[in-house]
Amino acid sequence: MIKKYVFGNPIETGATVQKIPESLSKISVMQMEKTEDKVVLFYNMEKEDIVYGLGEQVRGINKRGFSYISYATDDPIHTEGKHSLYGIHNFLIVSGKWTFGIFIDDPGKVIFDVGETSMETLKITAGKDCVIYTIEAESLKGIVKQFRQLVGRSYIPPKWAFGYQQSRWGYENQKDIKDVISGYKDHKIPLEAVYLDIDYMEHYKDFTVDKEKFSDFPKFVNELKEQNIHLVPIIDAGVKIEEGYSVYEEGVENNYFCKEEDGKDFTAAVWPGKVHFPDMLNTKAREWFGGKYELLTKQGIDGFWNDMNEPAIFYSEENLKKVLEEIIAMKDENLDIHSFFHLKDLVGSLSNSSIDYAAFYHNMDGLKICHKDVHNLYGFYMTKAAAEAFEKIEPKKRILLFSRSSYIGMHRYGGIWTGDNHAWWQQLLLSIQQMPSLNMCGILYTGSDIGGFGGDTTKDLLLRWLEFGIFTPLMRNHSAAGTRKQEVYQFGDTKDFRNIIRIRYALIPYLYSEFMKAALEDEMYFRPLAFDYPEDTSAKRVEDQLMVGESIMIAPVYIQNAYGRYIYLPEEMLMVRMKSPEEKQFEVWEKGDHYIEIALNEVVFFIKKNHMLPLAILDDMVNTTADLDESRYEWIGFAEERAEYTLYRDDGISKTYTPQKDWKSYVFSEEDFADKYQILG
Ligand code: MIG
Repeated sequence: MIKKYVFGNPIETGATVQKIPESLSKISVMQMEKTEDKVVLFYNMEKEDIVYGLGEQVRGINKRGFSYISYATDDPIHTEGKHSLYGIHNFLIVSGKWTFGIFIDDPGKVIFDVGETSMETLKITAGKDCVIYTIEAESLKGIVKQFRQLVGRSYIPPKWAFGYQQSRWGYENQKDIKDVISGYKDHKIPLEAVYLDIDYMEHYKDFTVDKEKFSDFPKFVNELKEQNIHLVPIIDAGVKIEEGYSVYEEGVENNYFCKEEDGKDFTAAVWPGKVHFPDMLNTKAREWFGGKYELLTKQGIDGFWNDMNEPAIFYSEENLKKVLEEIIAMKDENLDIHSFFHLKDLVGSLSNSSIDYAAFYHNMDGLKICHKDVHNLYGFYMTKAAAEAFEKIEPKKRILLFSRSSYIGMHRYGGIWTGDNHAWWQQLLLSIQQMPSLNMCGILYTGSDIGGFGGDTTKDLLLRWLEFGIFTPLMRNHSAAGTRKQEVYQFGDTKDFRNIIRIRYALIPYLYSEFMKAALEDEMYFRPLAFDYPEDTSAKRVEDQLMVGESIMIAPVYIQNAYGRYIYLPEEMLMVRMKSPEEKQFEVWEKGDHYIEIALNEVVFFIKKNHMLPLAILDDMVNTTADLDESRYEWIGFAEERAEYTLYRDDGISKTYTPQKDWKSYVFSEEDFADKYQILG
């Protein structure tokens, strides 16, 4: 049951789609205190209670023991002390003696102290104008389902977006892209898309393509299309200030940019130098900005990633002036240690400063509102701008779209990637842990920068990361400029990489079906074990294994130099060990803890009892999802009596989701599995 409580005079954020009558009674699941400028909620947690959720945040699946601050931030160091990342997802579930979900619909700063200050106390501090939803249901899955119905169906990408994708900040021109493609072709490794980072633009101007770097862009895009390879350009939030640049000029002329208090267009500096920010919260500005994506779709582009939309600010004119004055005044001073550190901090404080976020305003269709109060909506509305434009430009076609910043509600328009992680082992674990939390909040099309964005990756880290990444809907290898080259053919022998990526392609019929089920039925694709085994107290403590779809459990290796790991099986399961789509071994393991060896070049996963899954049968030349033969499958399963599986298949591109037509059920009994766990054809 969902209850809705309204405090003060909140703005309509667009997070929810269901109309729920306002409850006039008191919030029943938590205690509340209202002050002049805040709504504060308290809950006394039992020792064993678990807190799930909060989407893209650091730390574990169980969020207890830390404070999380909802304030979208461009921070590339995702270590455990960080309180905010790029996306804001104010939904959590307390699971234990009493189980409930709570969603704080407040686009300004919200603080979740999940037992940091006092181990037993969950304290949520929201602004005075907010809407709070509480959800109670029979099960964790039930709570999530109700929440997801409240916030609406998740974005569904084209099927090709489930292929393997290569990105890097630093691919400069046509030749660089071609080199990447031949790098993969030469080693017969599938590749579905290559990304264009900011370097493809003319001086970082949105919607432009540098002609020096791409002499005939549409021709190039279409040449790649013929090989079923997609080019996916980045779009940044800030619009470069430059006379003669039409996007800038139209924006100024029509008052489409965010403004300072006195009506002047707000100026910040990001990659292009000085920019204005389109007022994504204004319907007309949003339609205008979204319409610009057509400049690229009409050249053949069918996928985008939206970046820097927290919005990230390097510095603002005003703030820089103040800081420089302060620094200049120090010039001939004898700086003591305090003033020296103050000097160091001054420069750092220029970026993503709350002073700047308080210095500009939106025109929300007539309502003037300070950015700081709606800060967390910016990336959401940028992505909505694009998605709504696509509805007009290509109403029948799915276009790939994902964003760095997000808020609940944006999941209806696009996916996210988890931003600038590092080539550190702990970030692989973080990525595993973020997935179910994001899924709870509706974000299904997601994944992390495989191999790590910052820092130099190593072959073993990249292999292990891919072994997890083959299960994430977005499977993209991405890295920062200046780091070690990270395409899989940069590490000598490519055999293991090729095998792992081919396993991804073999799994696509299953992964795509499970994604579609999760999207169409408002469920989670990645789940913590406790969601499937609520009675199992050991399952509740597992922080590094996930259920993926209805049939399997994964337990990725995320520790360097490990030969394997301890894995908890919540029931008897069939272990599948794969070195390649063709080389498989099966072994049944009983319920309980086991140390299982997993070599660097192996993928291991577990099939639940009486479950099965289809694998695509790959011929040697599968390069993209378009080459997958889906006329027959290899079924693998653990049928003690019988196993049933519902496969989802569609054309992968149109938006008519017709379950009656697209679902197909398969039932096999134990005898059908002639080879015990395997049926071919
Ligand atoms: O300030 O466009 O998260 O994926 O490669 C860095 C360059 C800007 C941040 C994104 C990253 C991208 C990078 N961008």
